[in-house]
Formats: sequence, C-alpha cells, structure tokens
Amino acid sequence: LRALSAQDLRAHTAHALERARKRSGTLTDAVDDADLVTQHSKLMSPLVWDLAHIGSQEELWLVRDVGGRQPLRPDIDDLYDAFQHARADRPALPLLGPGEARAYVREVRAKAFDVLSQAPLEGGALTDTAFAFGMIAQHEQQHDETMLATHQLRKGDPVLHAPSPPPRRVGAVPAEIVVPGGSFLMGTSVEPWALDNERPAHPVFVDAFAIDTFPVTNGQFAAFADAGGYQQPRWWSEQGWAYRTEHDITAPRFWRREQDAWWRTRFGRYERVPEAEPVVHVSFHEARAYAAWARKRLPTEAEWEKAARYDPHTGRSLRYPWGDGEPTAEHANLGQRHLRPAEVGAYPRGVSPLGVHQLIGDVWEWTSSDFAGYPGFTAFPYREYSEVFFGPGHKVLRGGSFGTDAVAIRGTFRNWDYPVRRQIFAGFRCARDLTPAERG
Ligand code: AVJ
Ligand code: FE
Repeated sequence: LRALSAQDLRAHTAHALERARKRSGTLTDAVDDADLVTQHSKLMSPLVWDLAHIGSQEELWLVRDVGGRQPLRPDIDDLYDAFQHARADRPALPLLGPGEARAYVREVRAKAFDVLSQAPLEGGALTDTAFAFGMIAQHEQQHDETMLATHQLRKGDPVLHAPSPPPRRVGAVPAEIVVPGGSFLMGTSVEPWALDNERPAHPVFVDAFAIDTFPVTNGQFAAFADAGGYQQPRWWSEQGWAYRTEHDITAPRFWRREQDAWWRTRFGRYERVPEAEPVVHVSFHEARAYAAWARKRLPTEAEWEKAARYDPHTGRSLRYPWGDGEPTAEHANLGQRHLRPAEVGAYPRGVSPLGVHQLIGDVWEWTSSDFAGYPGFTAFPYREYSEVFFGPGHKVLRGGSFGTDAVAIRGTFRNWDYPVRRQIFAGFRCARDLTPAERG
C-alpha cells in the first residue's frame, strides 16, 4: 500500500470495501427475514444487528468523522453501540428491520464512496484518513466472521455452500521446528492498515524453543478426549477445570460421540470428524489442557510471531510467513472460500522461513499470552477499540481462520477473546522448551 499512488490506493480501498459488502450480503441474504432477527445463541447478536452495526460504524468513522458530513441516523447511534448493550440484550431493542437495515447500509455506503472520491490519499501515506478506510473494511470483515460463527450456531439445513479446501500437499516434514534464540522485531510501525494494538514495532528477545509444524489436528485432539483428558484435573488449570466441570464439557463444541466415532455439525451438515484437519471450536482452557497432556505448552504470542515472521537469513521480520506479498488462494485458507479448515499440509506455499506451516488461515491459534499493549502503545482511534480489553481477562489468538478475510489478517495481527469462548473458529498448536541436550 505504501508504494501506491493516491488513485491506486483509492481503487484498492474501494475494492476492499466492496468485497466486504459482497460477503455481508451473502451472509444475510442466505436466510429469511424471520431468521435474520432471531438470536441463535445468547453469545451472538441477531444477524440484522451486525448488519446495521456495520453501517453505523461506517457512518460514524467515514461519513461523519473523515467526511465531516451531516449524520444520517443520529437517532440509532446508541442501538448499535456495542458498549451500550450486551449481545444477549440486543434482540429486545427497537432495531432496524431487515429491509430498513439493508437500505441504511446502502445509503451509508454511497456517502462513504463519495467521501472516498474526495479524500486526500497522497502516495499511500500512513495518514489517519487512509487508515480510517482500511479500518472500516477490516471492521466489516470482522463482523462477517462473527456472522459466520452465528451461522454455525443456527439450527436447520445448510444455507451456505463452498467447495472443499485443498488436500494435504506436503510430503514428510518434521513434527516440530526449532526456533533459534535471540531478538526479533515484533509488531509494526509501517503497515498502513495495522491497528493500534499491533504498533509499534519493537525488539523482543525470545529464548530458543520448539513449535509444532502444524496446528493440532482433530485426530490428535480426539486421542486426548479418548484417553480421558476431559476427566483428569491434572491436565487443567484450576480455572479451566472449574469451567469444564460447570459446563460439563467433554469434547470440542459441535462434536458428538456415536458408538466408536466422533461426529460433528458444520454449517447444518452432520459428518464424521475429519482426522487430518486442525481442531476448531476449542476454548483456551481445552487447548491448554491438551498441551499439558501432550507434555507441551501453548506458545507465547512473541514465540508465535517469531515462528511466523522471522527470517533467519536476513534477520528481518516478514509481513506474512511466506514473505511480503498479499495472501493468495495458494498461500492460505482465508476469506470463507471454504467452510472448513484445510488438512494440515495443504498450503506448502504458506510455509514460514523456519519451516512452520499454516500459521495464517484455517484456525485462529490460542496463545498463552494475555492481551496487553506493546511498549509505546497509543490508543487509536479511541480507547474502546483495544485498550479497554487489555488485561488478564483476554487471551491473544493469532493467524486468522478460514472465515477471516485477507484484509483483516497479517503476521502482526492480534485477536483476543475470553479463555472460555469456543464458538469462534479457534484451534491451537503446541510449543515446548528445548531439552538441555537440544540446547547443545
Ligand atoms: C478483535 C474480533 C475481538 O469482534 O469484538 C468488531 C473486533 N471491534 N467491532 C470483536 C471488533 C469492534 C473484535 N475482535
Ligand atoms: Fe463492531
């Protein structure tokens, strides 16, 4: 983006906004109006809330703040302010109906494009204006991923369709990769659309460690469940065990045991759990318990980022594991192109310089780190985007899932959630300290 002319940056921005809107349309047109206003889970908003919220944020940031235009619907600001109403309470609000919500987002978008046509975007400079458009494209895509998670929670026949992801295409590779000790540059100060919590770039020392080449698979996770892992407190943290017990959790969300096989529901389909795919819909607590059972641990956020970005030949940190170029269908399973994670080994071109696979796409990966600001963090555009979530209550997830659009993922991108959440497309990979012999 930094190398683009103003005209090209405008086109790139318009394309990102249009791609997001096309996806919002797919997710909301796939079901009828009654379904759009239904709350499919207490954890989620009705789809119609997400749709109008997307429009409301775009009105606030692009039409009013950047464009300095008159408000379209100041009367509904409060309804779509995520901090004013918990998800569980949103269905009871006097929300815009499906037709009104669709008309509203269309009107806002027309005004936003008008603002874009006049916006000063000199040479792709890292200006607040250029950032605001990128942030809005990411915001819509983030809510699209949330709406996709709502689809996974709804009952009924399949309404979303997509081709299968590619099969395993790599040959024999080691199960773990050793990441050398030393300092690397974490975060970014130059990525134009990076959010406040990814900034600034700063050196971090990481001790040598080993990380799994692939995310943990369903087959591996089933072995933990079948070995009684959910029944043995010794693998769980105290908090994790209390959560497991209170909710009587015995398998990943959406799994069911039938005689001697695991089955799952996936966007309205009922199918055998495929062994070679990364496990998805596990909480941080389950990920941590599996890692303990496997005599490993979760990686810290810094370890994950070093495994993903550090190039030992140059000492540089790359934008993505494969280099500085934008993600393509050959690099990673992103963007809801497929409605499932791909088998491990499906993306040889996505490998990091150190040899770690599928860090981007497929499943979000839980890390052991609490969400916190980097040294020198400054909230932007407002404290409520990231800063109010800093602290031990939220764990960081990295890498994006099959439901994350390319615009909303980077080697530096940080997601966060409560350690009990598992309706998101979250899995994990393990790491471990080196043995004295391995250290040499
Ligand atoms: C970064 C995914 C945790 O969905 O709550 C959406 C992104 N922020 N609207 C979320 C977000 C405001 C956020 N996550
Ligand atoms: Fe939002």
